[in-house]
Amino acid sequence: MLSLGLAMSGAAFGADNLQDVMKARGLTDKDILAAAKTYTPTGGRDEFLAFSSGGQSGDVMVYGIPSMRILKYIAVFTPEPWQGYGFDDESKAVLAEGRINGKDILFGDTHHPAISETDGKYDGQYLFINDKNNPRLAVIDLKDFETKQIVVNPIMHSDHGGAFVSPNTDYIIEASQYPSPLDGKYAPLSDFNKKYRGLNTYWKFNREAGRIEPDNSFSIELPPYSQDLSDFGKLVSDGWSFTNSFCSERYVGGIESGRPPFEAGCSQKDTDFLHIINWKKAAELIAAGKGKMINGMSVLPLKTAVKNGVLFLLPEAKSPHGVDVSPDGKYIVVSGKLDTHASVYDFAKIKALIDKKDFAGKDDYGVPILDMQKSLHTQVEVGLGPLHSQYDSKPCVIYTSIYVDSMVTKWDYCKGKVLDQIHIHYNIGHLMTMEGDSEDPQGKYLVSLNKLAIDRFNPVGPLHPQNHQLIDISGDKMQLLYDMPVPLGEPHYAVAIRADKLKPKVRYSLGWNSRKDEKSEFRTRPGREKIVRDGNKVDVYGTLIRSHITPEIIDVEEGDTVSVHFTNVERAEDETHGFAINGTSINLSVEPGKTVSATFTADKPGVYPYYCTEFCSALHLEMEGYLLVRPKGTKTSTGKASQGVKYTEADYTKQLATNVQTQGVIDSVVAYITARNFKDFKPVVSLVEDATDQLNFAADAKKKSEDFAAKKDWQNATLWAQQWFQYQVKTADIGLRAKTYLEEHGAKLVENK
Ligand code: CUK
Ligand code: CUA
Repeated sequence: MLSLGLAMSGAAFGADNLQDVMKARGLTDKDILAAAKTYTPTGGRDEFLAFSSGGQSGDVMVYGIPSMRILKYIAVFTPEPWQGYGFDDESKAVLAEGRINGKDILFGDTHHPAISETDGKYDGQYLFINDKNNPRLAVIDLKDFETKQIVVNPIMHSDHGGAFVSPNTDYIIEASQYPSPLDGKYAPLSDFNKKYRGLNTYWKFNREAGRIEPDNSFSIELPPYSQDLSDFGKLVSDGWSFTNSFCSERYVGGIESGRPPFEAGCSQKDTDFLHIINWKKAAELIAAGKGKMINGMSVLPLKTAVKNGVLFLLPEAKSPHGVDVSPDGKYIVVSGKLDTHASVYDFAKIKALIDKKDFAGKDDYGVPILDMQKSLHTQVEVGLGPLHSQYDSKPCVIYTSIYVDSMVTKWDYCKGKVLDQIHIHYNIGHLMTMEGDSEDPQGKYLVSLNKLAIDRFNPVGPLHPQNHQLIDISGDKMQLLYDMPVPLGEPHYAVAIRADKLKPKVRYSLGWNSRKDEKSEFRTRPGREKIVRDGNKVDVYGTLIRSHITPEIIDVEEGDTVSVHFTNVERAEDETHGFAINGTSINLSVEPGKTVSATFTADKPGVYPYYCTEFCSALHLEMEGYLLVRPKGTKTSTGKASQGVKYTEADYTKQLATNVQTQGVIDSVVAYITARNFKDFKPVVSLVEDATDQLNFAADAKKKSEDFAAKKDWQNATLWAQQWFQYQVKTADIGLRAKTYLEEHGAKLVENK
């Protein structure tokens, strides 16, 4: 196996016979089949898109399935320069929402992404993800794949069991992990049982606004167990949520002072507690004023929760990890990390015990405990160290990740029997099936999110990538198809959605503040660019379009506070411009239609070039300008700027001839396109729109050139003729792209009317 890479010889590439290539690269029939199931020809699309947490990178990774091609990293809790995230004023405002105690927190440990649901099915509108280290939750809008909001939990000190959405996304769960005092004050560990608490927060989501409403959110105080993962009930179990826990021993370590460590003390008992929460009742109690405000968060006290039948406990096998509600909402599957079994609880049994008040006892906080045996449907031996489970489209079929044994177990949770097992490489954490945690799993593929890669890839030093393995689950036997290195943080969980449910936009409406989702107060139309000075504050209202930044010269005085606001006035798909200024930490990503700002102090006199950082057109390198910072008290220079070459009438005539010739090329392309049914091809229609824009600019430059020529100002006449030519080149480029598209997609000739 390991020699596979080395066996590849130059001969493989010369060969065009499949057998020869297989031989040269040492490939088996099985490999070829796997390749055929994942290979996506150029221009091809994937059936599913996966959103994976980026772990310590504080972001979200987006990739296609089955090709496993990475499409994007969405910056969430951590600055990311390509997207200008944390480098422009608009996104800095989003990151600032995530400040804690006035401090910037530029690291996030992203864990569990969740896609918004309507009636328990993925709807493709929003994505949520939590930060375990600093309990925060982020909202990403899938219309533009941008982070819109970060909310900080004001009373938690770590979270793990989020983000999970209710079947209609009215609430998002965030469950704390390590107990701590809710008021954020100091309390000695000797007060652990009395003053430390666990917590579940139910964040209220306003779908129309696309934002979480902290004021309408609430929390439930829980005993100081280490609450772990959560899941919402669905259908028959709708209105309930489930959160498991470990260390219900409430043990506190202290290895440095000779106490047995946390890991020993936290696994003394044979069982921990699954928390069963009637969240709809909790929401009613909060609405009825039964909550207590702590640090601005409305909290349902533990006593009130117990008294009103909101909270129940159910023993679960030692140190559990995942809790996963079945698509029909009838079963709750829990795996104990230190047990070889997965436990299937029957919600109907649980509900009956609660209704009859048939309890096996109470914990130290008075929370009723249900009887484990009376609640179980079945227990199945699935392997050593079961962690997480995901569902198949086939009824009763579930997949569980087995950490210690490094495998995936496929089993039947209705009949309680193992169906198949496959070894993975190595140490699987979460696993993901397509829409596999919704009411409508799509089957087909499973991705194993492995913690270690060890020997799977070319070595790149002691820090290895993670390994996501794609597995075909369409047949009876699972089949490994693909290894994808993840050179980023450690992805915990991922969710995958049918790609056709996503409807991202191609451009923003002109002058858009994408982080606030409203028209930017700084939007600027072409021709209306201006520099406004107010005392020592300078605002630059500029535009970006192939291939110039307007203004091209920004002249300020030492000590000025400068804000640049750029609007990308392109309408063309994928014509993003960047903007970076030497000597600053500014890089903007300005997608078509967007308005982005950056503010800085011009603290040192000097000359600072700025330029577009996206290779946007043939004259991209000329998409440039100068920031001039004059020494304090000096005036703007009135001298003439360098004119470059001195032009004569002959130069003008020569350029004119070139332009006329170029126009001929454009005309022939236009004739080709308009003679065909181009309107039937949406991408071509937008290319034609874009080309028309460029032709209008060309006409404008042509007019300027001709006006100067009439005045015999050959210098300006030639320069504008050259600008006219630039627009022609862009038009031709776009036109040829449209023509190629039509050729490749079999456009037909239409009758000329
Ligand atoms: S988790 Cu289980 S393997 Cu959901 Cu933090 Cu990482
Ligand atoms: Cu715009 Cu390069």
